[in-house]
Amino acid sequence: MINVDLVDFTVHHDPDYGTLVAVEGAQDLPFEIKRAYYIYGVPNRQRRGFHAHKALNQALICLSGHVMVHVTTPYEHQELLLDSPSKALLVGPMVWREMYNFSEGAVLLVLADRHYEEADYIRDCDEYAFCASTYFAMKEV
Ligand code: T46
Repeated sequence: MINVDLVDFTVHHDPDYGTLVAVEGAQDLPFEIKRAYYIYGVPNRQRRGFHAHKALNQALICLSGHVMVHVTTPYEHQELLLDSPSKALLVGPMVWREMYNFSEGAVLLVLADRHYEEADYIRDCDEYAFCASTYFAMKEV
């Protein structure tokens, strides 16, 4: 799906000592990391997100438990299960996202290529429909 991808990280597993996963900006991810935040303690019935970003690129990694993510553009949509700390969902600009079905103990780590900027959010559906069709038309989707 355009501006959405899944990546698998290298897993360094030792049966005696456990597992390590390293995530390097611009190597394991297609961008340098400027910000990290994490979401946890979300009741199972709650949904988060309901917005798109104008320019932000992010990697969503479910470190513990599992969570569903629904990503939508004017052309496509996908529902993805994030259930592995060695897998990242890459979400680029102009993709509407919703996160739901957080399991008990789920921890969602997000790595981003820009600092927090409320002006980068599109939280209104009508504004999103307009901006996204212009954006993807310019990308010649
Ligand atoms: C996204 C999804 C996956 C900050 O102060 N700094 C930050 O870096 C972030 C991300 C949020 N905040 C504040 C803004 C709100 O007062 O934290 C509060 C909750 O943020 P929000 O309602 O936007 O959270 P979600 O879970 O709906 O969305 C977040 C990210 O904001 C968003 O970029 O793609 O996770």
